[in-house]
Amino acid sequence: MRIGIVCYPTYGGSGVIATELGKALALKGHQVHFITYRVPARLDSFIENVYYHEVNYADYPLFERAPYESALASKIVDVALYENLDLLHVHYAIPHASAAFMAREILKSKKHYLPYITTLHGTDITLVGKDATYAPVVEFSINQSDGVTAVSNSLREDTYKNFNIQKDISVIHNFVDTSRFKKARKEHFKKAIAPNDEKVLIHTSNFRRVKRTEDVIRVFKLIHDKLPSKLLLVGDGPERQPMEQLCRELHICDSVRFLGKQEAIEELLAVSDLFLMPSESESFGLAALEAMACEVPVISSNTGGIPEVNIHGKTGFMSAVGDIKDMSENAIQLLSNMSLYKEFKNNAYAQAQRFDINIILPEYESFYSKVVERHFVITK
Ligand code: GMT
Repeated sequence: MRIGIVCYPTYGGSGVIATELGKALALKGHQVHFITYRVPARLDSFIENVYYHEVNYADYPLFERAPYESALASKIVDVALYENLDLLHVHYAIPHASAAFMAREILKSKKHYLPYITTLHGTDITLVGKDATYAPVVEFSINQSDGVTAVSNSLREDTYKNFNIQKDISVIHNFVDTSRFKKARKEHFKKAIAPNDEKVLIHTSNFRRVKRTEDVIRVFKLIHDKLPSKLLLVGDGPERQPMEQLCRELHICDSVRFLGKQEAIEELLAVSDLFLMPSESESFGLAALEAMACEVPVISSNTGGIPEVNIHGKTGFMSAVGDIKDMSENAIQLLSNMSLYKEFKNNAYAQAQRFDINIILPEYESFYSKVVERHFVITK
């Protein structure tokens, strides 16, 4: 199949899933065309069958903000016609689904039929998408999609709750490449981070408010008061600066490392003992899954799709959003009981294997075939 993929090329989970999916599809012989404004972060090496088409949006004196959505739709039309695409798969509804709709209608006028699939990832539904600023466009372009998927049962339910959706939404869970995300011995690295064998806690995110990074710091402070420990903070975003300030106020700067955006997250996970995810809302929690694949148990909130990934009392513990006392007590319990910790670590690994890319990829492929066949019948 010749597949166009539209996504955010940044470090966010939706971009990661879109890029890893495209790479895996290409390895299976599909021709994959990424259409984005920058090379996706995880598209870091040459792969046969993968093509990249940059969306240039012209800076014109009249524009205070260049109309990206129009530029994207135009680029989709161009790529679809000249690469003869069979299918377009857009990740994150805003503004990708409406650009896809516009492109499909333009292509129809040129007698080229291009079905589009929208994959809902989270904040496009639970946060920004349901805001009146975008809601009518999001609802319309989801309903117009030729196929819709959500990354968890919870997100599927939220979508039906927040919008008037007439379409079937299929759940295809997020996945992890377990050949890349796995436990590796990095003794030198571990020594540098925790020279006195301190416990290593880790949080990775884009430091937006929805991630509740303040809870990460406060949970860590409570753990640190009881156990020698270090905290690794990976990623960057609007909350980073206030969090640095908070660490100063709590006098824990010596034990907290802000590492910024990192490529090789698996190497950091390999030296970590516990992953912290206290999010306000989380449609799935891909970062937690990646940690679990590296045998790192998870201390998280119990919001959204997290319970579909982190099993309370088995692969980690969940607490109500904002309950930092409970989160820290759970972490201390786990880190102080080595036989319990070992059990959780093994369970986390086993649970992550259920979401291996080789299990989830065929679900996408069969969904693609269904959509293309149905579209073919309708347009014949
Ligand atoms: O989590 C983020 O802030 C990034 C965001 C995105 O769309 O790039 O992630 C969402 O999609 C991921 C991949 O499907 C999910 O694993 C995350 O749970 C989801 N984030 C939220 O719902 C907050």
